[in-house]
Formats: sequence, structure tokens, C-alpha cells
Amino acid sequence: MIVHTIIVTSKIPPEYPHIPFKHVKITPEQSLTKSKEFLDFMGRRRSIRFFSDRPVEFEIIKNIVRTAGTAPSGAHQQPWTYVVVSDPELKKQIRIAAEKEEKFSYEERMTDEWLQALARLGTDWRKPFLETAPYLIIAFRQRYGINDDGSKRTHYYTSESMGISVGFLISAIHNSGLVTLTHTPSPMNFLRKILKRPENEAPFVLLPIGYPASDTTVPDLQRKALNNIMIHFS
Ligand code: IYR
Repeated sequence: MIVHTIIVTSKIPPEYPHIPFKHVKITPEQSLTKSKEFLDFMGRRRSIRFFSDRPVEFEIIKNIVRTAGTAPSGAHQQPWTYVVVSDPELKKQIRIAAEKEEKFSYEERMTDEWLQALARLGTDWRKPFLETAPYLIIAFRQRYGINDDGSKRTHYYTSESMGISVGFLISAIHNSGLVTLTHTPSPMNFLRKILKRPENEAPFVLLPIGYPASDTTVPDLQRKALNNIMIHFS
């Protein structure tokens, strides 16, 4: 039997001792099967804009956010705050404020080129899903941290960290049999005010979560083929 072992020497500081990593071992055959199954599963995810008001158990939402919290982040600073909203009054406030910005965006801010790029999605300024979906999750990016003494702590690679974490969040939503949409009403700062978040937090994305309405349709989109997204130097 060939044992593939490489001893890596690196400067692990004695004041921060490392712990053994428990790797879940599977065979190369299982690896291939699982990679294909996961691809097929993820390929069935779609962004959904029509929601049912069917309730969702809160424990599922908690697990989804816990999953987002497993993402890697710059210097392991975990620069995210996930605000979950199920209060109908707050959802209504968010819808009103988002639609106000979106109306102005669609009518004044967005260029013809932009509107043309969005045409196939069939969107407009109306966002009823902000009230219909049982939950809204608003991901906030902590631009910097606050130390116990109140001083600021620099956070590194916050946008990259947020993108990865929200990717985990979306995958967890899909894995739970629920649907979502990455919604970015623009500008989004009204979310910080309505949700009373501190100055160091910037809204990153808003995701309605729930079940799709029974008559939901999606745009007929194609995903790029592998040879259009991957270059392999071997
Ligand atoms: N924020 C608007 C417009 C919009 C922009 C992009 I880029 C999209 O991919 C989809 C929509 C809206 O949510 O309608």
C-alpha cells in the first residue's frame, strides 16, 4: 500500500498550538460519485421571485445561518451579521423602503444598457416577496470590528468573506428544500436604519426565504459550459 504523506513544516506559534485535523475519508470512487451528485443538486437551484406564505420552522433558518457561519474568512474574523426578519410589520417597512429606492432606480438611475441586461429576468420595482416570504435574511458586512475597549479593529477581505459565507447560506437554503433570491435593493443603507445596525455594519445582500408560490416560473437561462469557465494548465 502506498501511503501518501507529506510532512509540512510551517511556523506554528507555540502560543497558539494547533489540533489534529479529522479528515472524513472516502474512496476516489465515492469522491467522483459525490462530486457528480452535488453538481446535479446545485444545478437544480434557481433564484426565485415568487414566494408562498407557507411557514418555515425557525430551527431550519437557524441551521442555515449556522452553515453560513462555517465559511472561511479573512484572518478568521467572521465579519458577518445575519439579521433574520419574520415580523410582518418590519417586513412591510422594508418592502416600502426597498420599493421606493427600486422605483427610482428603474425609472431614473439605471441605464438602458442595464435595463436591457435585466429584461429576460422580468423584474421591476415591485417587490411583494419582501412581505410574502416568511423570512428575510439581511447579511451585514462588518467593515471593521470593535474591541472590548471600544477601539476599532481592522477587518481583512470582508467582501470576499461575505461572498463565500452568503454562498454557503444559499447552498444551505437549497439543501433544506427552500428557495431564495439574492436581492440587492440599491442603495441599501435604509436596511441599516430600519434594523438599527451599528455604524460598522454595511448591508451586503437581502435574501427572502421560503417556499416557491405554486405557479412559480423562472427565466429560461443557460449556464456557461465548463470550457467557458475553466482553463486548465497541465
Ligand atoms: N436591484 C434591482 C435590479 C436588479 C439588478 C440586477 I444586476 C439583477 O441581477 C437583478 C435585479 C432589483 O432587484 O430588481
